[in-house]
Amino acid sequence: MKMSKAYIPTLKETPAEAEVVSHQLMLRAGMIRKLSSGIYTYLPLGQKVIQKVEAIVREEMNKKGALEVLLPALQPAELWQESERWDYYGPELMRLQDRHERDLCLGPTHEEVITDLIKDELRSYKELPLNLYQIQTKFRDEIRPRFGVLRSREFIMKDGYSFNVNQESLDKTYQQMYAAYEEVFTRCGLDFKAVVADTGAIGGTDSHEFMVLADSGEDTVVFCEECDYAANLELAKSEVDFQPEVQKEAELKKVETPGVDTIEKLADFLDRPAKQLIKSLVFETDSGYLLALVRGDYQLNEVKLKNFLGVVQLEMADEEELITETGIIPGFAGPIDIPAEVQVIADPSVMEMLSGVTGANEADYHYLNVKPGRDFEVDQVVDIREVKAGEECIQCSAELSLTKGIEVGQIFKLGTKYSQALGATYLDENGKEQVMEMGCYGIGITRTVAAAIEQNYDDYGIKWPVAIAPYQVSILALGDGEVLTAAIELYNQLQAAGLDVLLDDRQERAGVKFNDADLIGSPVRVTIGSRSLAAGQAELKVRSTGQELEADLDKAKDRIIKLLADLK
Ligand code: 9G3
Repeated sequence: MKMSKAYIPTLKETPAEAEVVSHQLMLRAGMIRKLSSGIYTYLPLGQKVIQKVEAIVREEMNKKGALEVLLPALQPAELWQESERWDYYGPELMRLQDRHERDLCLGPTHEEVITDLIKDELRSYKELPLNLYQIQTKFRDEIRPRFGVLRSREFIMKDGYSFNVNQESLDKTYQQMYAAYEEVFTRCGLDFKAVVADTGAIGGTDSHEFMVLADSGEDTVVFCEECDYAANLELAKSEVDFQPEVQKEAELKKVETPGVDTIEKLADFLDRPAKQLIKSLVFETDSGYLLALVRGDYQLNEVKLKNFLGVVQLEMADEEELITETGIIPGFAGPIDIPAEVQVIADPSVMEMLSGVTGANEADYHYLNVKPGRDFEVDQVVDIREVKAGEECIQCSAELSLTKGIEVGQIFKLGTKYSQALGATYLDENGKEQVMEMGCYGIGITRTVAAAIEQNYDDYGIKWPVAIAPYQVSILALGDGEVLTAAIELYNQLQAAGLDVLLDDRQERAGVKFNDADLIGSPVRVTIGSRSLAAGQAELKVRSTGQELEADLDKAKDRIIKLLADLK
């Protein structure tokens, strides 16, 4: 492609509204433009990267025997009512009405549609397993669209669904998809990790997320330095470290702690480390108040608590209502002598303490030498603490580390939730009706593009991995006449060799061309100017490493092909 005709409107300045690097660079490199909040147009350069990622996804899905379909984006409300998700999802589901005032939605995902499709068509065990996928634009009315295409309201997803005769068959398909995803992200040139994940509201048993590791990631990944344990922080587990300091039993004692209403102040006031204290947090749920206890040196992980309770929303208790309704004083809350209707949930880290400190449910007082079981009862012991770096792995006791990631894929074993609700059954060998097991498998295509940038950039622009670069080579012709002729000749040779090449043939200063080439980020840059031409040479530069070399013009094509083959 000749740059003069490519419609790649690059920007010199970083747009103020772009908070993350991928958003900034996609705008600046002329890949995307914003139409409206969370809605983006993909310009030719952006579309080219999308198509490269899609091609890799299609190949790997097809290799596993999955079949591509295209489902409607417009979905009738009735289907979502059958699965009980029409009411479950609030404003995030994009709803509309047709001319007959029938309710519809713009598909945020396709469990209902695909299950409805196969339920009448697929009757015999002989036709199973079946694995169908599509690549399609999805719609979700995000409460706060941001980070460009990382959290947009319209995005492209590869979503796949498998139908299996039993758990064993589902396990097999799940493993195949796991392997396919590893292949996809490896081929895309990304540094990623598969982690155990929460199944969330979708229901089901097992799930893994595929995380592209990047400091800007919104998710936190916990992984073991020694074994294969890796999990999303939302459900990561660790061993409780034994604390000899809290293992000396003594008599319960109430002490005055004036104005000491935080764990930090308490540690300071009593001159004890936070791990000798018990943190009490009061929440309001549909079924009343709840007191959550974690050891003072831990943070509560709200997602873990929500998952245990099976709720989407969890509110901190309103202070005034709390005092009038329960007598619990915020800042001095504790599990001792609280009203029976307050549910108490404790993390295992609390239960092993023999001598902790808690609030006394009385302004300016705390209890010392608190022993769970002796001084208070709990309703449930549940892992609700957030894992910290340096803690022990539950599999091998080695150290756990934390890192940031961007979720680009997720796979789920759904079980029979949707097949049951929508009546997807088959007849087994004995002619007996059985409910199908289902799995679902997603890859955020547009998200993967942005995540690739978050992982591969510098101050000057994008450093594309070869496999998904819109152009593998940028040729800069620094002049016209003979220089341009030589550049076009190399351009033709490289294109004939099957490469995507961008030829900067514009009437622009060298500086402008260099800046745009760095911004657009082709893995190899070739510069031909009058001086190099006179020497019969072209200057090559590798974008990712900065390596520079010269090549004779007649050998440049082979040299570039070799360079690209050696890059990721
Ligand atoms: C909705 C809305 C938002 C949603 C969903 C439904 C997330 C929803 C989870 C999934 C699970 C899998 C198939 C591909 C792989 C992921 N946000 N999820 O179901 F109505 Cl508004 O989408 N689906």
